[in-house]
Amino acid sequence: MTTNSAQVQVPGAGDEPNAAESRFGSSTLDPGHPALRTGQWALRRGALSLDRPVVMGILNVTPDSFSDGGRFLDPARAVEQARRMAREGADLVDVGGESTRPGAPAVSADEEAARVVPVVRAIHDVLDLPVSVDTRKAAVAREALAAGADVVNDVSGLGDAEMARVVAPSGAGLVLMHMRGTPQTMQRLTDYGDVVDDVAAELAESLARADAAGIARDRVVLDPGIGFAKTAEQNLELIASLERIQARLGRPLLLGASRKSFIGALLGGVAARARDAGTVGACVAGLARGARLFRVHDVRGARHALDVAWSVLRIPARAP
Ligand code: HH2
Repeated sequence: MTTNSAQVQVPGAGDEPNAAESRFGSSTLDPGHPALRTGQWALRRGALSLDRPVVMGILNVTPDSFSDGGRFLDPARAVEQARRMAREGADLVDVGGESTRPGAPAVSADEEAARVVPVVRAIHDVLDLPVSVDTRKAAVAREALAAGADVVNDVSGLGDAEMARVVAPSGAGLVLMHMRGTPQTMQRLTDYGDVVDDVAAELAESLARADAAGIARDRVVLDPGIGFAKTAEQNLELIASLERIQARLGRPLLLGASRKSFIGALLGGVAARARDAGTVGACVAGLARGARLFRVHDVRGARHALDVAWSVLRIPARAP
């Protein structure tokens, strides 16, 4: 299967405008424009086209995630939410069973797997939509892959030595995110020389671990880890400098800014659930600076904004 989102058929779709109609084909415009570096992301059952912004819908099956905790613990409700995100234009959904917000308590592998595996299996069985598992634990990834996960989203960038050995033979896509420490310690680990250079260098170490395990580069996307061992100012600097990271590491970048606290801080302390418009602003800014994949709670808003922004940004600017 080629997981070209324009071809994804979603059972139950109907009350939304056909998402495929709003999706764009590859550009014929100036291939030198930095926003136009395209390609594919190789997943287990095919490849996801990166010739337009890719939207990853967030589905947290946790009691305590910072913005959607407790809403989708019931697997049937989780699948319903995945179906809704597919209708709204998600290219894949990311199922997480452990909150990684600053200070969140650790969850055992058994507990995390019990939350995510039934949901991954149900989405895989019912929806024609790639499914990602958001986990730092090799044991959880192993079970989720057996249940049909197409992607492993590892916020620790292969911090668990066993993770690369689990992912390598599966053929799954891999998100390597930058963080330092753990959710309990990370906000004390924000000392960088140059945050952009240091994050790029630490992501390069994760990429080298993937290389060493035999995970082909075209299976990997990278993520600077907004909010993970970063101050609000460092988050902004990273979003502004995505092109530098992308140029250095040569892999597509995923941006996970959705509803995060730096957005609240910029907007006078608005609550997490009221940060979707701010999230859209971060996504569009990230798109302009080179991000190609976007992990968001509000799929419809991001889809619309990114598609419109992309239709402008892919036209090269002319000298005044
Ligand atoms: N952020 C969170 C979790 N997983 N994965 C990637 N690749 N990038 C991110 O920025 C990222 C991530 C944290 O956000 P969320 O899932 O909304 O909350 P919580 O950790 O409380 O479940």
